[in-house]
Amino acid sequence: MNSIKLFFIDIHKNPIFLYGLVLLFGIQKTIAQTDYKLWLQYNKVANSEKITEYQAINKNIVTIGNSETIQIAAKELQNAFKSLINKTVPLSNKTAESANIILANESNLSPELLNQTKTELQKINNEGFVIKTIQLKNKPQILITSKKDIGLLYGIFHYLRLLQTNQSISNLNIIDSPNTNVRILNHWDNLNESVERGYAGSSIWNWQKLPDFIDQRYIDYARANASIGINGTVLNNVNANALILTPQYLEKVKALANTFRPYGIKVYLTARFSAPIEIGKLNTADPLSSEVQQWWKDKAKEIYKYIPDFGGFLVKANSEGQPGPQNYGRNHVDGANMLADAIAPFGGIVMWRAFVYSEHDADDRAKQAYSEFVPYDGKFRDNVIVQVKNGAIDFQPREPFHPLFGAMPKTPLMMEFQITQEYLGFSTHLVFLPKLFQETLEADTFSKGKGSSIAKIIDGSLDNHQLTGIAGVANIGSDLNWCGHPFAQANWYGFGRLAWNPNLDSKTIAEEWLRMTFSNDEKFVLPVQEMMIESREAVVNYMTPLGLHHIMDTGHHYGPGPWVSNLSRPEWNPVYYHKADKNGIGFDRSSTGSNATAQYAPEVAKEFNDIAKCPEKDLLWFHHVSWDYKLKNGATLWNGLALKYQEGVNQVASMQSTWNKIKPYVDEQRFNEVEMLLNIQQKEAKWWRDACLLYFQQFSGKDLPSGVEKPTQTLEYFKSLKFPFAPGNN
Ligand code: GCV
Repeated sequence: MNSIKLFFIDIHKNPIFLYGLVLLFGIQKTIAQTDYKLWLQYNKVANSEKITEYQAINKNIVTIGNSETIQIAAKELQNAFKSLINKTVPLSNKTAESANIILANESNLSPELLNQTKTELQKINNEGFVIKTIQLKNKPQILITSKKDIGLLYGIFHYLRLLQTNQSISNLNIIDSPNTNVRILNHWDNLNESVERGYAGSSIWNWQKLPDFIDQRYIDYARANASIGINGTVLNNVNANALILTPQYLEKVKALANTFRPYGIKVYLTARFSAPIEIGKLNTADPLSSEVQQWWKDKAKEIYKYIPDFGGFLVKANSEGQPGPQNYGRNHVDGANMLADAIAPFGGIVMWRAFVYSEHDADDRAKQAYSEFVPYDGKFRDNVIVQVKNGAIDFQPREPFHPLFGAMPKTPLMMEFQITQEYLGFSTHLVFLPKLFQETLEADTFSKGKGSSIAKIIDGSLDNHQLTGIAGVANIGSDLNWCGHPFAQANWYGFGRLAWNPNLDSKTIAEEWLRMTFSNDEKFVLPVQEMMIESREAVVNYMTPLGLHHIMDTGHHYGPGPWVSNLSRPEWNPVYYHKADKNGIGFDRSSTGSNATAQYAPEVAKEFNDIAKCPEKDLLWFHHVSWDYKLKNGATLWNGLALKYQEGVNQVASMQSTWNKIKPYVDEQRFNEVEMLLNIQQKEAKWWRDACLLYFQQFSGKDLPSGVEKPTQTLEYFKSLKFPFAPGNN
């Protein structure tokens, strides 16, 4: 109390001190804004030749057409030029004598301009764009064109990325379109503004102030998403509250939809299956009841009055206690089709989640979604897409791909990735997730022979589907830097880039992001890019090496808890997943065990099923393996496991040393933030290693091999740690 008093007395009595404080807070604000600006930093281009090149070409911005979207695109260019090339570039609607950068969709192109881009325009879809250097009045011009104005916005962000990453902009001929149609964030945000599995503060949706108060964050959110091609957002948690569908909330949703619309972002909501009872006063939510069907039809009509371009519903049904059609003896098809029929007249879609498992089913949890959904293949309406998590359990540091991919060729399937790091150290650990996403997207399902990658299933090309999509559970919150960790921003960025093009390489994504967010200096970019790429394997190694999974402490999933065995549902207990005993460790999912391997195409099943052929990264996912089993490098399983844990810790140490070396290239605030976070990550990596090895050692009965540091605490100590207030667990 005294110190507070003193503080106020000093301020009032000492104007110099006051001035100092204002200055300090001013500086802090500017620094904080650096974090807030994400990858749209628009730092001044350091290379003078590049500045000259960029200044010469960007003399005048010409827009033909006057939609809000085109105005946003032009303003973005103007603002970016001001900081990137230190130039105020005038904006007009007529081509000038000087070099121009022209923004116009195809319907606004003059015959001359159309003639120069006709061929390219034929190659893009409704969200695509063309960026082409053309000649007009004998001067090189850059024409950014598209079918619809949203393509222009995507086009200018692509164009700016070239400048931000210091690439050449002469002789451009870029033709680009998204490979999927629904590129969407799933917010697990609750109406009380908490975020399930959120580690970056509270929800950015301020339901209390909406609809009248439009926070600048909403606009910046839309702008950031548009810059990476995200075109949809589910505003609320899949563990849904029906109130979101009431007029009081629909007014608020409408205000957000209006804000996002010019950025090409559609709003979607989760639909609580029991809403007809909870807010509709019906006494059933049975999807085959005509009363219920009519209720949803009326509700859809009402929603579309508020939001004419409403995207549709995301549904978690009969999963983890959520209500669904099975409550009435119906099935997923009945439920999904009922909602699909209600929303179809307005052009909406239903994203029906396949994340199901039941405590009443004694079968391996990893098999249950496949068993339940495969029989429904081809039975859903055309406007239903089934949303499948990347792996069969739940967003682990590593999972083999979900067997549903490739097993439902007659049904559009969309990918669900988790961007928020529920099982990967929250927002404290630096883990570059596009590496994980890429691993899944590249996986070959062999469903139509070799080359049947998940990317091809997701983009619809393998099974010829028109409705395609990719969802990411958002890591966005009210923290100043949006995501809780400066590098977690790269996961949002990378998700968007992969949703646009599931064939992108995560290394390229890391490089783009680093150049845009921090610096183009090679001495910075190369080592930090390597660190990001390595970070995914590091977390696998120090948490769940060799195919281990779901051994996090339960409930909040923070830290290790391989010993937990007392929860009511067997499949919520880590012991269910690792099955360590004196003979060995791992879940036998081969033909001698749960036979989950048989859910894959024969080529894949053969590999996973055979312990000698199974990739070691997935070994303990599919096999219960003896402690003395010889790994490919000759080490016994016990020694190999212990060394992997140690390797994870060493990898974090090397991330720390990389970060220390790049200090000269990063602003002080972000350098310090990452340094502190890496220190925590290092501590927690050791915690994981020590706790897991001490616990598993009880079963292996073997000493730690040389090269593995001795634990500094006892197993009892690790077991005694409790985190009742760990974030995200609400
Ligand atoms: C939204 C996991 C998470 C839950 C989440 C669920 C889901 O079980 O721990 O918080 O619920 O997945 O994806 O529905």
